[in-house]
Amino acid sequence: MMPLDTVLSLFRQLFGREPDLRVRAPGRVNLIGEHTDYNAGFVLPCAIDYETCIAVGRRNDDLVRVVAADYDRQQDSFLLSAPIEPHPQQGWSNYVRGVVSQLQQRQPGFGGLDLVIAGNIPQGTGLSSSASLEVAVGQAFKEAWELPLSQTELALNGQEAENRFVGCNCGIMDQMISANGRARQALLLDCRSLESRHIPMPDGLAVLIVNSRVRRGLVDSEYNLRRRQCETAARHYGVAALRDLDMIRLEAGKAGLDDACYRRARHVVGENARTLAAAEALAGRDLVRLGQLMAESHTAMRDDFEITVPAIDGLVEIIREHIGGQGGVRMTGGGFGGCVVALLPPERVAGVIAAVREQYPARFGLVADCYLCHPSAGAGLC
Ligand code: GAF
Repeated sequence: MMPLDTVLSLFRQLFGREPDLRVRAPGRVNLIGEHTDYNAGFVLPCAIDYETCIAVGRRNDDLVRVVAADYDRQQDSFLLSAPIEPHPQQGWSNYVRGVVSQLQQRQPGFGGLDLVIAGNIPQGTGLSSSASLEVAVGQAFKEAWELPLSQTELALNGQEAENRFVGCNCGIMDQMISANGRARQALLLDCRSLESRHIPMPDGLAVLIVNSRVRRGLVDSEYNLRRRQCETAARHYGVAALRDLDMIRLEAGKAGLDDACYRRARHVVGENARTLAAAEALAGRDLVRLGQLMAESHTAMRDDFEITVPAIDGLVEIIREHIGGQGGVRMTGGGFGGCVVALLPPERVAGVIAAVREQYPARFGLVADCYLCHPSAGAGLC
């Protein structure tokens, strides 16, 4: 069943009425620009047609009741009139509690809601199921209580919830694309100014996501470590963020900087330039150049940022061999497992999937999942 059907039928069953409204927020795939967002740099994601949906009922008191269809219908409830604390056991509840708690600081004075939530974004695979939940919950309150918040404010609110309530020091990319995506377009986002440009995806370019099914371990601790290493490098060079460095300054001033921090910085400086170049290549339909940039991005993630794993590198090799000259492939998302993204001519998709099915289990003992995606609209009513 699709998430919207799930939440509608469960809402009726549990509350004996129709919801007042329904909202959705998509996951995302990042085409290029990895670990650049928290360095005030550039990213190029698109929203995908996998999403979180919420059936929403207004209440005339200050209770928030939440049901997670995907977690055996677990429930949570809390009062808006009392301090909102983290839930002691239910991890998923903290995304909801965090978003509501941050919203109260941003735009106090809204009432309670009944929320039934379901989604079909594979969790823990780097496709931003968490950000989509944060944005969907924000959207539910915005629409139900007509809060005067922009989509960008909803994104920032979700990021604050994750940083302060959940404890992951993530950047702004995932929430921004979930809130602001457009159908058939990618988003070039400047993560410092939050200015953005939508870039149409060329007709005849398929977006294939392949889930390595490598279980991601230590994601939060390694992620937060990379972030600290980038901050150390920025301090070494005396810049506000690695966004402010170019390759010439990076090389000229590297003496005295720890080698790992230097290589993290080299990835970020290169990745910012690659992301801007990839946006131009996409806009100009130069799929050969786009493929080269994606290949360079993957190499830098593997050798300098050290966030890939052997199975992911192998998957990228298998796919690259079958894409032909037009388009490219790289790991996408935070790393240490998760997914790769391939941009390729539609007529190559079947061959790539067949190669993945045949070669990947033989080499790595794992079976990958393939999702053919469509760049989709950002969060809103549905
Ligand atoms: C995760 C984070 F949530 C993003 O902010 C971003 O840093 C990404 O990893 C890496 O590019 O998705």
